[in-house]
Amino acid sequence: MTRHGSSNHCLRLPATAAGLSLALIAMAGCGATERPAGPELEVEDVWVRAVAVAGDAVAPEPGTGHPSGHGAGPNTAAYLTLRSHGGEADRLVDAATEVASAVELHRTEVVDGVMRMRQVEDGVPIAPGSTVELRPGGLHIMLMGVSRTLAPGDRVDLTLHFERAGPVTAKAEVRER
Ligand SMILES: [Cu+2]
Repeated sequence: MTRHGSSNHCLRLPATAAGLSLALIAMAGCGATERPAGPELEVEDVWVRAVAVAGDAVAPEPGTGHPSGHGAGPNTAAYLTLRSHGGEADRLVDAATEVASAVELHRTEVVDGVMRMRQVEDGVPIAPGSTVELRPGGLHIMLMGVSRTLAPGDRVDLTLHFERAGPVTAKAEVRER
């Protein structure tokens, strides 16, 4: 019986910014004990809340140029978990996605009994070894002016910009909640 290559099904990739995003994808099917030595920072459980864009019920015909007559799209939010495995502190400073015209880091707070959102001006700090959750009711990535309907099960590229790790592109799954 011949065994081809390593029995380890996990890819081992460098911890460069580009390598990190690949490593995140490669690690999806790996057991918890088979973590590559590289990434100090993992981005997990990335999802975007589903949103409907008016006038998007009919798919545009190819070649028609799809005149967009419905102005600025609605807002939605992206959520995820950042897991640091030690090393140095990092900071989520910005994010971007093709499906939104603007993206901001926000925090939901209750002030005098009223729930409101504030932009997080200094980014989201990630202490070495810590886990930071962006979740409904707390920190989130606000997607403004969404250009197309995001239906449950869709996948959206979300690029996260870290002060130290650089840009990391994650596949966000669209969910209702
Ligand atoms: Cu917000």
